[in-house]
Amino acid sequence: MNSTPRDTIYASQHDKVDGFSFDKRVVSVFPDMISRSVPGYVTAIAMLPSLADLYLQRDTQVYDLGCSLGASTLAVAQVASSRNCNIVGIDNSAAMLEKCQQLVDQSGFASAIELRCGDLVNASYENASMAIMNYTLQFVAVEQRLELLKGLQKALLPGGVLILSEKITFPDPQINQDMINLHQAFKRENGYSELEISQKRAALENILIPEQYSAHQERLQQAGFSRVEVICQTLNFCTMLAIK
Ligand code: GEK
Repeated sequence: MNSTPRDTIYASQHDKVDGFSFDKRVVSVFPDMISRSVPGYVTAIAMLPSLADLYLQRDTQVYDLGCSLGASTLAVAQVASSRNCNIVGIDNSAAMLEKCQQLVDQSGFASAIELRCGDLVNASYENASMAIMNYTLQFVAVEQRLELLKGLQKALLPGGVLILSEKITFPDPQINQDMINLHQAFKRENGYSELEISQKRAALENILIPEQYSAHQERLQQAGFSRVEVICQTLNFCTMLAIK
């Protein structure tokens, strides 16, 4: 699936499962972890060059919020640099950004990419035609989500877009449970054991807070986005396109 070290963080029994954090251990296995854990992740990243081609406006900025190791940043880097755009990647994990900077330096696009370590909730945004927030809003406190989206909407130029990928829940309890089961089956098929699946679930409890699509749609509209649509969904993971 990919050539990075295999994620075995939860493979052995932990006496106590600590809350999940994006530390050095996670960084070292992150590409393997996210692609084996998030259905649709590979597709969500693969769509980005075409989305950038469609929406990125010359001489503007692209924000990659919760950039981790820069998968989204690097996916749009070629289109961005051909349109004289800067990419600003923001993440509050210093360990992630340190490794991300190494990958950016090897990419050939370093001059177009700036990495900032900090909380994306307190960051300031301007002159953007594209903001990408792939699987990161789910880690922001629910009560801070609207203000963050309002700030991004304000920073976008007319016609600018937000690409938002999230884990979601479903209003129907049976469908919701089925999706949880299917997500676990996806992880099992990708080699995770029952122990790994249950310890990871415990680690993410109260840290990753998913919401229903309808909550995202309403909030995006409340933040001022004029059009909101799902452009990709695999089980309980969904990518939304919001146009200013
Ligand atoms: C990808 N987008 O590969 N401020 C800044 N960064 C944050 C915050 C915050 N408040 N909260 C979490 N993060 C990436 C994957 S991972 C998703 C994104 C996952 C950062 C956190 O440090 C981590 O790097 C990232 O958001 C979420 O397309 O691991 O499920």
